[in-house]
Amino acid sequence: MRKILVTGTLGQDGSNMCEYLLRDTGNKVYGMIRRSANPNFVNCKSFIDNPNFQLVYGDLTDEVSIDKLVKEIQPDYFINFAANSFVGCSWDMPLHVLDTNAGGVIRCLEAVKKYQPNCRFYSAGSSEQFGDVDYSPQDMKHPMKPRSPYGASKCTAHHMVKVYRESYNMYAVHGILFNHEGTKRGEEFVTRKISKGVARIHKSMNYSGGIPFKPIELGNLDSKRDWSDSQDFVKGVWLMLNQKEPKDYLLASGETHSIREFVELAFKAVEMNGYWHGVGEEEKYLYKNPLGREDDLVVINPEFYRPAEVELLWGDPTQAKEEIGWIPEISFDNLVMRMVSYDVNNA
Ligand code: NDP
Ligand code: GDR
Repeated sequence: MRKILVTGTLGQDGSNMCEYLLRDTGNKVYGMIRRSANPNFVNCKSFIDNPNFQLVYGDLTDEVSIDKLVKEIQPDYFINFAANSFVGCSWDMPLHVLDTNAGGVIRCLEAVKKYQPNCRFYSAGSSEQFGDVDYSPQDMKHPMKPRSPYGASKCTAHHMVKVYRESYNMYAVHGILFNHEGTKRGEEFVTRKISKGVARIHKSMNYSGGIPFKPIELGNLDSKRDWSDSQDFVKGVWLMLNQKEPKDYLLASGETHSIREFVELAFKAVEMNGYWHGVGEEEKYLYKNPLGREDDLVVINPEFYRPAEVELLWGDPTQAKEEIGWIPEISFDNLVMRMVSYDVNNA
C-alpha cells in the first residue's frame, strides 16, 4: 500500500487531495493537522471515516513533530499544502509567514532527507511569486518579483526545494499554482467572500420578505486573477509527483478576470443583474429590485486594500498540459456557478 502524508488537511487543497487520493483503495492517507482548541472538520466530511485515512498531529513550525511523522510513517509521498496562505495578512505577521511557509518547507525537506530519502515531496508554490509581472501570460521562465511577505516566503521555499533536489538527489518539486477556488475555499478569500455574500443577499431578497441587507464590502475591484477549481489542481499536483524525473510545473487556467467580473457573474447566477456607479472609493454595484428600490450590493471598504497589490496574474499552463498530460475540466463560469449555487443552497 502507498503511504501518503498530506498537510493542510482541514484547508481547501489538503482536503481535496485527501478525497482524490482515497478514491484509490491502494492509498493509505495520513492527514496532518495542527493542534487547535476547536478544529473545523467541515472540509473533511466525505473521508474522515474512511478506513484508509488517518489523522495525525504536526506543526510546520515544530521540527520535532515533522521529524517524528516522517520517521514513524515512512511515507512514499509527502504533499505539503500547509501554509499561512492569506496574502492580505502577511504584512501584519511577516516573520510568522516566513517561518511557516519557508522554514516549514525546510523542516519537511530535512525530515525527508534524514528518515525517508526516497519519499517524493511536493511544495505548494504560488503565482504570487511573480508579483509585479513583466509579461503575460506568465510561464516558468518568468522572473520572481514578489510583492508581499507571502510571495517572498514562497520564493524562498522554491529556492530551497531546488537546492535540496540538486544537493541530495531528492524527488522534490515546487508547483507554481495560480488561484484556485471552490466550495471548500476559506471565507476571507475574495471569491468565497463574494459567493457567500451573494447567497446571503439572495436569501434576504427572496426568503425574508425583501428586508434590507448589508452590502458586500470589497477592496480593489480592478486586480485580475487566473482562477481555476482546486479539484482540477490536486490532480495536476499528483501528476507532478509521478513523473520519471522531478521538475517544477505551473498550473493555471490560461484566462484572467477582474474581481469586478467575478462580482457580476456571481450575482448573475442568482439572476440579479446589477450595474456599477461612481468612482474610486465611492464606487458601488447597485441593483434595482422588483419593488423599485435601489439596493447597494457591493461597496468599497479601503480596509481591504493591500500595501502593495499584484494587479495582474495570468498563467500559461501549456507545459503542464503537454509534458505531464494535465487536463483541467472546470471553466471559470462553471466555477463561479458552482460556488454560488452551493452557498445559496446552504445559506
Ligand atoms: P488553506 O488556507 O485553505 O489551508 C492551509 C492549511 O494549512 C490550513 O488547514 C491550516 O491549518 C494549515 N496550517 C497553517 N499553518 C500551519 C502550521 N504551522 N502547521 C500545520 N498546518 C498549518 O490554503 P489552500 O488549501 O488554499 O492552499 C494550500 C497551499 O497552496 C498553501 O500552501 C497555499 O499557500 C498554496 N497556494 C494556494 C493557492 C490557492 O489559490 N488556493 C494558489 C497557490 C498556492 P488550520 O486549518 O488549522 O488553520
Ligand atoms: P490572492 O487571493 O491574494 O490572489 O491569494 P485573494 O482572494 O485574497 O485576493 C485576490 C484579489 O482580490 C482583491 N480583493 C480582495 N481580496 C480579499 N481577500 N478580500 C477582499 O475584500 C478583496 N477585495 C478585493 C485582492 O486585493 C487581490 O487582488 C490567493 C491565496 O490562495 C494564496 O495562498 C495563493 O498563493 C494565491 O491566491 C495564488
